[in-house]
Amino acid sequence: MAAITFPPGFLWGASTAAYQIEGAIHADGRGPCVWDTYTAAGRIQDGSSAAVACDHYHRWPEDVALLKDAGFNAYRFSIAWPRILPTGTGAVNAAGLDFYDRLVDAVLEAGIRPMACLYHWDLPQPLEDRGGWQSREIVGPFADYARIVTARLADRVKDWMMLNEPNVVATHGYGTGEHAPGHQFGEAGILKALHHQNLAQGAALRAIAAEHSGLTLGTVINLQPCRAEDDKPENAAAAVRWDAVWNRVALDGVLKGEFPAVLAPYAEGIVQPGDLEAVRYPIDLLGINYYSRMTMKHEAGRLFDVWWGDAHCDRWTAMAWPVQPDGLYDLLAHFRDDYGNPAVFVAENGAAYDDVVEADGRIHDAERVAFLRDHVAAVGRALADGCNVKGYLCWSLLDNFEWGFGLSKRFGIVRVDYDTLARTPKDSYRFLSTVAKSGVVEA
Ligand code: IFM
Repeated sequence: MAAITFPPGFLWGASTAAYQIEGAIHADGRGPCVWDTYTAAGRIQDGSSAAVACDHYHRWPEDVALLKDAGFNAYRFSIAWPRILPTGTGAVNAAGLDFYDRLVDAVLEAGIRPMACLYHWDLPQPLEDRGGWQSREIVGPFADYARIVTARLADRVKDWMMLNEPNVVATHGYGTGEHAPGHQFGEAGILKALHHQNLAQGAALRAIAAEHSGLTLGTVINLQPCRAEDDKPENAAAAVRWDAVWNRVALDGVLKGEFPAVLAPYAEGIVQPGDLEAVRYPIDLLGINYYSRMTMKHEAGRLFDVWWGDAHCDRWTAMAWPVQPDGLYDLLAHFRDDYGNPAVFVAENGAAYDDVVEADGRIHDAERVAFLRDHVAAVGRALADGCNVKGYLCWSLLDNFEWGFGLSKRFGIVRVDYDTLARTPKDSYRFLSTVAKSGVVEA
């Protein structure tokens, strides 16, 4: 084994999302969101809901203590729009702001850098009823929400991420219907949702920057290097098309003010004059969520005529996602070589496995440990090769509500018993804690 040493000040931590951990969906004036509606319609595979989830809304002191005991120096969490503005616009719910105020103080008290994400998928239902991400009207409300939250918290929270994974919101929420709000609007629906998130993000970034200085402003995108399953030209073209949908609308939108030309046939009337200037913004920090590469092939009749190809991989997670740590190295090198080496951090990386609780109550999640070790090592190699990576935050601190899969998929480095809500750190928690405390990974 070779040791890889990380620089002092490197960020180590975990990410979470409000809807996946907080529960308390009716508490203290919170309004309904699209995931409440989707769940009530019976769309969650295991029939579970996020009504309680990890009950983080009440148990957050315990969760902050877990972060502190791990030796983490960064924590990314999301703010629930429907807690702040129960109908998406208009009257502010003071209790919602108070909750995050207390959380932020505790995170700071623990010596941890709070990194807030404004939108991790819990769109207020009244805004969806007005068209949601299909409508350009959402841009103003999102910028207003950003203004309200930062007015309260930006004196203490210095890192602000606008969106989390706009590509997933667009494809799953408005293309395939696998996520809330559950629409199957085809290619144009996906591109509209992506472009309107880009516009809303641009407006929110400008709104925040107009009122605050000294903040680190950014966003988080789920980036997956796309390749074709073989050398066939139609499969190569499919991989290029999917790369444009999955990675480049969001990425090249904010970083370059570009919309991929290859998608023009699907995007008639969506991008209007002046839009790309409004979308582009010189962010300070880009959050990269990395889980695997994507291997694609041409298949007529699918969205964008693209479908999954053979990933040629022999390691898989319980999500049936291939384990490909080299893809993370390649992605970071791509930013160094093709995007001018901007400051980035790994905002999510992790894996679901079918954990076993031993008789003594311990969880020896060796596969997750190996997954994390291999990906942290890939980040270390990228750093050594000159990539501008500022941190590594795993997904996730806790087992949580994994969207359409409900409570059945466990990504946490801490197990949550959904009957008792007891938290039990897994071996992966101890592994990442050792890495965070020492700044060294044995790879
Ligand atoms: O749970 C999700 C998270 O909300 C966004 N990124 C991927 C994770 C695992 O699917």
